[in-house]
Amino acid sequence: MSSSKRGAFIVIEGLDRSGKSTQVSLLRDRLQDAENAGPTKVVMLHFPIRTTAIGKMIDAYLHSESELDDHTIHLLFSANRWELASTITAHLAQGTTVLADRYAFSGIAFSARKGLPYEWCRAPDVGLPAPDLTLFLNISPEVAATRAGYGLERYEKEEVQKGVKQVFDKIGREMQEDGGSEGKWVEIDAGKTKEEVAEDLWKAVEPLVNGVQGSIGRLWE
Ligand code: 2DT
Ligand code: MG
Repeated sequence: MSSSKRGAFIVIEGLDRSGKSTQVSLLRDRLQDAENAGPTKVVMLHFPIRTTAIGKMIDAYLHSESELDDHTIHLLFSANRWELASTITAHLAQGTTVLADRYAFSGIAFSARKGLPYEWCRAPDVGLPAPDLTLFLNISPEVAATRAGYGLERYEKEEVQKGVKQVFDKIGREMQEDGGSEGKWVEIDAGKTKEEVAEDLWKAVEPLVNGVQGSIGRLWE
């Protein structure tokens, strides 16, 4: 990588049972093996990061071991991203690719679905490191429901997923119209086979594997 390039920041978003976890792991392996420039350094983050003090509160909430006001849990999810913001920026500056499983878009989608105002939901994430590319694994909640069963966590229900999908679609439309500091939003048809989805993801990611030019953007600034 030339010295004027930094690592790429790539985010994967999607509903539960869109194949997101599987695809993120496949993509990480492929990034590590990228042949053209020798192995690419890649760091994978899965938001929420449940190991920090804030992350432990989020984990307890998701397991229904605690009850929190909708505003409170929303701000904790955002704070959990801010905890990692300087780490993300440092990795990118060193030329490391950062691959995140969920990010601020999940934050908005899951909270706006509950009826919190969209703009209010977005506000605490304004200024976070912006992804260069967000890949949305698109699947209808009905098709997702035909896949293997949901787990036991809060939100893992078809009704919730339907509402979340509507907000994700709104975010996607805005990002595609805007094309501003928040990077590119690309929809991937997650209803295809695992191999086909992996191939479609790779096509979108490959141009970024050797790093990107320019400084890191700030979300919605
Ligand atoms: P996983 O199933 O991916 O571990 O996510 N969530 C996530 C929010 O409500 N707000 C957020 O900001 C983020 C990152 C989505 C656990 C659940 O947490 C939800 C599912
Ligand atoms: Mg989950």
